[in-house]
Amino acid sequence: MFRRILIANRGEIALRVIRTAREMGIECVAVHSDADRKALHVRMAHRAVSLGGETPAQSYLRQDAIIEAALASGAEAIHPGYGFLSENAEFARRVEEAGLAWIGPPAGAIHAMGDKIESRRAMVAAGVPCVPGLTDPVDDVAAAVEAAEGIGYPIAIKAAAGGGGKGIRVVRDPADMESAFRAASGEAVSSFGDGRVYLERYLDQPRHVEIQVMFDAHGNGIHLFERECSIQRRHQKLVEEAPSPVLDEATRSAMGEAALQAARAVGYRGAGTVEFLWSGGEFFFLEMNTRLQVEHPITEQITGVDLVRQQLLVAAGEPLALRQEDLSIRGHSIEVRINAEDPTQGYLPSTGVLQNLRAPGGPWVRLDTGMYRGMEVGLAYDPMLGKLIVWAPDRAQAIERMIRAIQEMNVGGVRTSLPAALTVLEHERFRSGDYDTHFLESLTIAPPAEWLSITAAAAAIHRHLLAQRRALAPATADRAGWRARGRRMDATLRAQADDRSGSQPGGQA
Ligand code: MV4
Repeated sequence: MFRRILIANRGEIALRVIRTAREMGIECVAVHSDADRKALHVRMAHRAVSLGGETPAQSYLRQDAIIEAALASGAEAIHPGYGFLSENAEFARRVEEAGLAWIGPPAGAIHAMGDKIESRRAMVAAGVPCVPGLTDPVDDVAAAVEAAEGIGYPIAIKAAAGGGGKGIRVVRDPADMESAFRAASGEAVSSFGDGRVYLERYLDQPRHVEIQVMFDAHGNGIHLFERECSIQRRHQKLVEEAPSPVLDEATRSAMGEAALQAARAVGYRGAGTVEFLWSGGEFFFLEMNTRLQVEHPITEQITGVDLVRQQLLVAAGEPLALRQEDLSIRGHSIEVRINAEDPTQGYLPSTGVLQNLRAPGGPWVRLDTGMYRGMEVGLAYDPMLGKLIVWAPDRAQAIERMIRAIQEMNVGGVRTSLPAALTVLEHERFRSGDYDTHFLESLTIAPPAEWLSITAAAAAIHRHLLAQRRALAPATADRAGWRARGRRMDATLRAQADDRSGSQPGGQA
């Protein structure tokens, strides 16, 4: 096993990797920008190397500087986390050329899955179910109209170099093909510098279900079941759960097998995720993410497998000790992402200095975050500040536990996506499990009381006066009064509302 690794990332994922590495007796080298001098990943690592700069381009994307930092610090391997350089095939190759181990898939597998036409072709050849459509680019409008007749409407026009939500146009009528084709190929050129587009049948109300896989360097692979990721907005996931409420055992194992085939077809190694669209009981390959994903913890919670530990083991050449028949799903897990954004204002990014942090606790509650008091949240990096993850024996209890954990949590100084997650969790559609990829966009999020500025201040004073009066008055009448306002208006929540509006000192996380 490695004695020392470098983590080419920041925030909660850098901490996530450090935690497992420490448990395995592996030393960690952090890298950081000037903006992240005081970040928790820097403080928790054994050593830290400054990359300088504020923006990603000046810091976490500097391939040469990162490889140099690894060599100079005596690290034997690089873990890329997610985002930044994690799916950069050229970087993966350069890391290995420098004599370092890459804690990720082979450059060839990253490359093959990065090109959507190439990956579709490989999946069709490997017998992985794909949405009906083409395995070659379409060159012009006439060819697109002709091909569409064979595929059937509605049609999705996708960029070969796209993925992760960029460059998809829907055509419901042949008359609209011309403008959609021009728009899609134009956008493909401007976004990716590659104008190739292809066609698929468009599935109207799909669910996004993905399978976690893990392969060693000896050709052994396992899948760790599915995650349901349909609660998203503009391709940013907000709530994820495992297992999916819609998969039966037969579909689950067929999807797991398809994911293993997909990974094998590109010579995979390490942790990866195969994304499927699910519609009406059928599933279709969408793309493969050749990295550890943000939402990996829910898989860890239902399987008991530490995915980062497995990544480190297979990157060091160890054969997988886990066998498929040893794995099973236990209970239910939900994750919500904590983003610095205002869901009541169209999810506008929110900036500020973090204060009044309060972490939820209790059984089976996990908080993965790089947040600390005084942290400046700006616009230079991804707005995701952390993730709240719960586990429970079944889905209904997991939902109740997550609602409780969100209500217990406090993040002051910025607005966060937590009220949106709470709205989802309390919604009948979510509770029934009957939702698709359009569900979140259909919701409007009401601001919590403490976000209504002047009103909030007045309300805080009002509550303070009420509390004072209550302390002097006989208890019985008053208690009945609170009970009449519903089961959630209990003492804990009133204390929390006070805390959020800043009228109490508030605990620090
Ligand atoms: C689709 C689709 C429906 N039919 N393809 C969006 C991300 C991009 N990589 C692929 N995407 C989609 N492809 C066909 N043939 C619907 C989507 C899609 C979507 C997929 C997963 C999660 C959220 C989504 C939101 C909008 C559209």
